[in-house]
Formats: sequence, C-alpha cells, structure tokens
Amino acid sequence: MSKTPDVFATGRSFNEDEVKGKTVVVIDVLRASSTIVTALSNGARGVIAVEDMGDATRIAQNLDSSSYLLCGEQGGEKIEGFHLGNSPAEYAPEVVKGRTLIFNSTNGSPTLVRCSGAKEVIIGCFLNAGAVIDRLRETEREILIVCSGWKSRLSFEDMLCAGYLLQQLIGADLPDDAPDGAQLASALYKQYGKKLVKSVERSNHGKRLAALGYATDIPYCCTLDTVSTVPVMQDGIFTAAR
Ligand code: 3SL
Repeated sequence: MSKTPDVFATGRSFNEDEVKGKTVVVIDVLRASSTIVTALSNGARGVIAVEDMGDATRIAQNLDSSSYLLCGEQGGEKIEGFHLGNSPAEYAPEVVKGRTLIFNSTNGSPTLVRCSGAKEVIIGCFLNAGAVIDRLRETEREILIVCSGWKSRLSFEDMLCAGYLLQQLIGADLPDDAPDGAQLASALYKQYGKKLVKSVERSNHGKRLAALGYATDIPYCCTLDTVSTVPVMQDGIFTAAR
C-alpha cells in the first residue's frame, strides 16, 4: 500500500476519472454492500449492479429466467415485480445458491456503477472487513474508499465503516499527511466504534430502516468480520474472492 487511502463521503462526491488505475472499496453498510456480501457468501453465482430498474430488466431479458433474480429496493422496500428486496435476511442459501443477482438500489448500486472504471472494485462492509483488509494489504495500487452515502449526502454508518477499515489497515492514528476524508472517518470510528450498533441505530438511515420494519438488519450489518467473502468485480460482475 503506497499512501493513506482517501475516503470519499458519497457516491457522487468524485469524478469518475478519479478512480482510474486504483483499487476502490465501495461501502454501503445499510444495506447494499452488506446484502451483496451475504448473498455471495451464501452461494450466489454473481451480482450485476445496475444504475436503475430499466437496466435491470434489460439485462434480465437476455438471461434464462431460472438463472437470475431481480433484487433491490426503492425507498427501502422491494421493487414491484422483483424477486427480492434489500434485506440481507432474504438472501438465504436456498434462495440465492447458483443464481445471478441483478441488483438495483438507491445509492449502493449506482455507486458501484460509477466506480466501475477503477482497476479493481471490491465491496466492503463490517461483515467482511477483515477479509477486505487482507486483500488491501496485498495491493501496491493507490486505494480509495468510497462511501455510498444517501442521495449525495454523507451517511454516518458508511463513514464509520471506512474508519474501521483504516484503523485495521493503518492503526488508530493516521499520519499527518493523511487526506481529510480519511482523518474524518478515522476520528468518527475512534469516537463511536465501541458503541457500533447503538450509534448506527441513531443514524438517519438507521431510523429510516427501523420505521420501515427493518430494525433487525442493523445489528446484523454491524457485525464485525464474520464473512470471508470479498466481492470483486470482473467483466461487470461481482463474484466471491476468498
Ligand atoms: O441506498 C441503497 O443502496 C440501499 O442500501 C438503501 S436501503 O437500506 O435498502 O434502504
């Protein structure tokens, strides 16, 4: 690893050229990155992230209907006509095994699409943080951590996860020349990392999800280092690297 990774606060706060030649970790703790990591760890064949529902249905038209599932959310709820929503609890092995998931969500999947020009795109969250760190330690490339955020705004839980990755990768104190985004994420994790679930429950999106009836997704998505699957993009499809 060459220098302290920068942290972009939202999926909109960068120019797509900025990711070129780099290893990019995309985070959407609540819930796209946690759901995709869970799905691949439970045997999904691959995940195609798309920008909108139109792209999802266009891709599906060219696939055998038994081979894929249309997945994702709008306003946190399953999209009408889709097979699955965006709760990781829906992505059990018996549901996803061997299937290609065509995945559309409000912030996570468009952010993945915006990062697709990077040399390497991987998906990170609290669940697979340890495995992501192991992979990042091996790269010589510049690393960027991209938080999906919420509709061009910063999300507390994504910045917190970025801070956790930095702490594991570099240590509790970053060098003085670390970029502001990294300093902020690191300071946030120092302040709130010990009360992860409670602080994420208090976040804007934590409250939104609880109001929609998905409160139990929050402690699940805040579980540290339980999954060894690292989704890595190749030819537009995320598959599981272990
Ligand atoms: O914005 C996203 O990509 C989603 O993860 C949001 S939600 O948690 O499904 O509401």
